Amino acid sequence: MKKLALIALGFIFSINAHSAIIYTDTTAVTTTGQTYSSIASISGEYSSVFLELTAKGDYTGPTSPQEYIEFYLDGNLLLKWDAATVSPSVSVTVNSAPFDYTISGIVEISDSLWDSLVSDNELVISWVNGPGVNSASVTGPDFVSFSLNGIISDSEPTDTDVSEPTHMIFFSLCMVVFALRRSRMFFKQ
Ligand SMILES: [Ca+2]
Ligand SMILES: [Ca+2]
Repeated sequence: MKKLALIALGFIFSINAHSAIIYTDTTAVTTTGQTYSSIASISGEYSSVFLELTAKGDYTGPTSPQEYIEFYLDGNLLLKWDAATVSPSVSVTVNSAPFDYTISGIVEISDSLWDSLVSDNELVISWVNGPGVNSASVTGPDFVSFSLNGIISDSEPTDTDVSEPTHMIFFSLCMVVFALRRSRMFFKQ
């Protein structure tokens, strides 16, 4: 009987795990070597966090060692991309060579790294365009857009975050447990 109750509880907790956007931003690139920094308050237990980044701009050219984007979390370098470096998780679209590219991809963040970054409930998010990345806007405005996404698990469900259907499932399971107990008592007699 205890096992059934545990399965019921596990079911409820799994219902309360859902994917969520932790933080997102899109910033227009209007200057050479532009930078961005923001401090995010992070509450909640997230796992399987990943960064999705899209950067449109002047990421290669005559000064290519200076044409890159770097992304940091709490000052830790998470990625360094340029238009010449293509990997399975990064795609590069040539809008207009050699000044206008769109670089996009996903970087997974290990649970242990994420937990250490947000142990203070605060995350400093920053990116840096290399000193050679000008605001070219050859095929439309340049920008850097990113989102941090993850699975949030509400390990202590409350009345506000347990949805009505979940209440109904829990109620139904309780009724099943109750009925089973009653039937066992009946057959024992
Ligand atoms: Ca932190
Ligand atoms: Ca340039």
